[in-house]
Amino acid sequence: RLARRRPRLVVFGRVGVGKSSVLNALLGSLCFAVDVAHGCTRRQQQAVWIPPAPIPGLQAVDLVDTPGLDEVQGSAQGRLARRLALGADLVLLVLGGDVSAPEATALMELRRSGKPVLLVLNRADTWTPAERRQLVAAIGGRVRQLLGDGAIRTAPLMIAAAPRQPQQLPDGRIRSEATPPQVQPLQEALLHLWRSDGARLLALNSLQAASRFQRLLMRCRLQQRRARAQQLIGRYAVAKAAGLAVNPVMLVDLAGAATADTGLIVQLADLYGIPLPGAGPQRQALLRQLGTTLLWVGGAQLGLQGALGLVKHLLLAAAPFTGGLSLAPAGPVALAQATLAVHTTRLLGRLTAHRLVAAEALRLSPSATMAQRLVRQRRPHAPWLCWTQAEELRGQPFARKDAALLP
Ligand SMILES: Nc1nc2c(ncn2[C@@H]2O[C@H](COP(=O)(O)OP(=O)(O)OP(=O)(O)O)[C@@H](O)[C@H]2O)c(=O)[nH]1
Ligand SMILES: [Mg+2]
Repeated sequence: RLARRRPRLVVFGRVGVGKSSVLNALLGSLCFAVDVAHGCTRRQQQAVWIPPAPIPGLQAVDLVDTPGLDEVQGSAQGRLARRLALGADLVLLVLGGDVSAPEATALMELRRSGKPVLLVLNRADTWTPAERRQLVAAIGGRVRQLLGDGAIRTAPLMIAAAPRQPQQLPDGRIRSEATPPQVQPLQEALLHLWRSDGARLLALNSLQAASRFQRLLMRCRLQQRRARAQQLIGRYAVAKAAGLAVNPVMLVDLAGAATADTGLIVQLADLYGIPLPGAGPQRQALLRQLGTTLLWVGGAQLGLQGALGLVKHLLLAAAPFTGGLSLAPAGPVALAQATLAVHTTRLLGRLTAHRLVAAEALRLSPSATMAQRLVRQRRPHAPWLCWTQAEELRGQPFARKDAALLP
């Protein structure tokens, strides 16, 4: 769609609010089936809108009709909203009155997916001017409450996609007759939006989709590497513990532990596909962070191991003078050394993996960075648009929940 310069507008709303009628009015033809009976639209359908005059960076717009929100139950409503929103560049949320619970769920879900939402209030012909004012104020308040201040700056657009007017028949009976649609505010708003921000919306949504895909890929990779990283850390822990426990020479103990720690960091980096050393400021920062981690964990470990090693050394050295009696407590000391070695190796492995994974997440998120820049640069300056930003773009590239993927 980005290549074809063809954004997709998805209409969304409760059953029977007039979603298909709105699209028909925009197209100026009866493209989508309309019925008084609820549940007329059963599956997603689409038609193409060609702009009456050329718009730079835009060929056409795909208008997508969807089944009513309340056609599906509870949590499925959120899923439906998420699925539909994924493929949309702009969502047209059609309301038939004040915001109801399913519409609130959909709005929240759309916000999570970072889609711009255009709110329209259909059936304007069925209310008096006073009722319209009341409704508009109520909807504005509810949307602000749901999405936060600044999400919407003016009222939803008021339209009547298929208005009806009462007519008196010759026999005195009253019948309602269809009159021409009144969707001019929506047509103008859309034209304005496509002209000023159409290409930007398309680019932003492509970047968001790319960023979402990269995150998924990253999580998949982390999941795959977790088991291998755990095995590696386990092997180092066992080797270090055994070495510390059986080695009688203190300095060799400490040197061995430091070598093992460095080796573990290098091997973990290889496993996570970030070979050390490497060039660039990001790699330098990572090396500094890893160095600090090694210094803290390694330093604390060396202190404790040094003390235990000294005790062990003294006990061993005293053996000829105590008739071998001092050898008895040397065993528990060696065991303590081994346990300490296992724990510190695990801790070092986990901390290192965290640093590496966060570095990889940063490296893998150019699309998120670009999308963020695009959002910051200029928000679409459409006052009637609920502007939302995807959660993954607001959060850190490496979220707290990703910690479960660490070894
Ligand atoms: N009075 C009035 N009736 C409308 C308006 N817009 C739509 N309707 C009527 O509402 C009924 C349902 O319209 P649809 O366009 O089929 O609604 P929908 O949201 O697509 O319905 P589903 O596909 O069943 O979810 C039809 O009888 C329309 O004529 C309007 O602005 N005013
Ligand atoms: Mg319909």
